[in-house]
Amino acid sequence: MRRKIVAGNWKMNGSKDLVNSLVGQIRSELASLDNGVEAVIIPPALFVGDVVRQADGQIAVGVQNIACWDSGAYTGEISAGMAKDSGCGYSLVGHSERRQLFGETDEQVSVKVVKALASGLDAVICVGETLDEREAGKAEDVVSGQVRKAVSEVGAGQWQQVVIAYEPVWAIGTGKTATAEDAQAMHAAIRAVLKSLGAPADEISLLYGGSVKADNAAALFAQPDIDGGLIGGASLNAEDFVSICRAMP
Ligand code: G2H
Repeated sequence: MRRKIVAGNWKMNGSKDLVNSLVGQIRSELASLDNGVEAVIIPPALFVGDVVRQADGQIAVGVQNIACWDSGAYTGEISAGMAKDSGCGYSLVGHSERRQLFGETDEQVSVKVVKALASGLDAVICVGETLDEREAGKAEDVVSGQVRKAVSEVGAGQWQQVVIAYEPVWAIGTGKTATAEDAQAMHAAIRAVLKSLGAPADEISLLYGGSVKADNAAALFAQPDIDGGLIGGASLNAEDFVSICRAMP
């Protein structure tokens, strides 16, 4: 009923050589996988065309960020339409590194979601609390607020293009992972928020991200409200990424 998705966010890593060695290997190893998982590779934007060619329609491709605008004098930006035109099916929106390092606001995230959906991309909306927020007991409030704002302009017929990735900021690239139970609790809370907004919450895929590895993926994916993962570091190694895809029940 819900799509099972494992998406590899390469962040600002990789090269043409890596594309050539990694994507073909992942594609051939996933060819025999029959657990229904949709693999997505999200490389730096300059490599999208190369990844699309290597993926040969077997692996979906995404971008890590899109602009708030469709076109114009915005040096250095790329639009959702350009990503779609280049063969992407997905865009991350509001990754915590965009929020923290580049000052991306909830309002901008909301606009980018609108742009992604209007261009025919699926938006993987990233939400998550900081360690301070978790320790202050505010994790659920923070995440609920991010979700509400991010989807505030989603139209009734667009929910099938929405994916939400819960990534606790304290678990990103740190080697610390939320316990499967903690992650499940937040995913259930996110689904409840979506339901309260009138969205078809039971049909929306919710991914967990933050130091997902081959050895913790199965426990996370076994949770009833965790429909996949957003993978950073471990997506840069074909064996690890494929093992995570195989960990999906
Ligand atoms: C979270 C994740 C991928 P990592 O940013 O988006 O990265 O798996 O390296 O924690």
